[in-house]
Amino acid sequence: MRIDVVSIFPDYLQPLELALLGRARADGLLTLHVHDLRDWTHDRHRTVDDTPYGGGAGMVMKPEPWGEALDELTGQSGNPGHLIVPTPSGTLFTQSLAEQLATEHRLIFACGRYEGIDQRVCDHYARRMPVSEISIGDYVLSGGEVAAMVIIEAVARLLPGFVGNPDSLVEESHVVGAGGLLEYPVYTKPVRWRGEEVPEVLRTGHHGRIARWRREQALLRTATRRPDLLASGRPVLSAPDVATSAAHDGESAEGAAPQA
Ligand code: JD8
Repeated sequence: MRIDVVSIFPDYLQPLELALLGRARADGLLTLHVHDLRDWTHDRHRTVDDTPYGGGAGMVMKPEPWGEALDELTGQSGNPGHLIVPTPSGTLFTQSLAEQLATEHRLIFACGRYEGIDQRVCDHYARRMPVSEISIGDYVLSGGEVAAMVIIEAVARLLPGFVGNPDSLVEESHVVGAGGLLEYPVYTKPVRWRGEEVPEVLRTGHHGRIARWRREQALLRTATRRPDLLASGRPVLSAPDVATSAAHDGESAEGAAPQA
C-alpha cells in the first residue's frame, strides 16, 4: 500500500516513522510519503488560508494549493487511490471502515487546519476518485494530522504480514469476527502483584472454564462500558450471555468472577 499525507505541519507525522510502521516500510508492506502543502504555494508568504465567505471566526484553507498538490499526487498513476479527509463532520471511523481501507492500494490524506478546507476541494475530487470525509470521534482536534495517524495505524496493522501473529487480530475489540464485544482483561506473571492475584480460573488450564470466564468478562465490560455495542445487536448473545449480563446488571466487570 502507498500512503501520501499532505499537511502544513509535515513534522507532525514523524511518529509514523517509528516502530511497527517503520518495519512495515522496511518490509515493503507500506510506502509512506509526507508532503508540505506550502510547497504548492507561489507567494512569498506561502499563503494557505483566507477569511471565510459568509463571515465567522477563524480562517479557511484556500482551494488552490490543495488543487495543485492533489492534482500532482493523483496525476501520477492511472488509479489515483482513495482520498481521505479527516474532519469532525465526517463519517465515524470504525474497525470495519479500517478493514475496508486496508484493501486499497493507495490512500491520500488531506490534513486540514484552521476552520477546515474549502469544501470545493472534496467536491471537486469526489467527481474523479473515491473521497471519504472521516471523523475519528466526537471531540474537537485542532487539525487533521493526529486523526490521519490514527487511521493510518489502524489500517496499516491490518495489512497482510504486518502483525507477527495474524491470529492476534481475530480476538480484538470491535472486530466483527470477535462478536463485537470489548476484550476480556488480560494478565501475565507474577501471579501476585501488590496484593493483587491473577484470577484463579486462568491458572487452572481448564480451557472450557477459561473461555467461559473470558466471555463473561467481555460481556460484563461491554454491558458496563459500552452498552451501545450490545444495543447495536451486533454482538450475537447466547441465552447464557443474556443471563450473565442480566444477572450482573450494574455490577462492575472485574467484581464478577470470584478471585481465588
Ligand atoms: C480536521 C481543522 C480544527 C475543526 C474548528 C477546531 C477528525 N474527530 C475529529 N475532531 N476534530 C477533527 C479535525 C479537526 C480539524 C481538522 C479534523 C481541520 N480542524 C477545526 C472545526 C472547528 N477547528 C477530527 N478527524
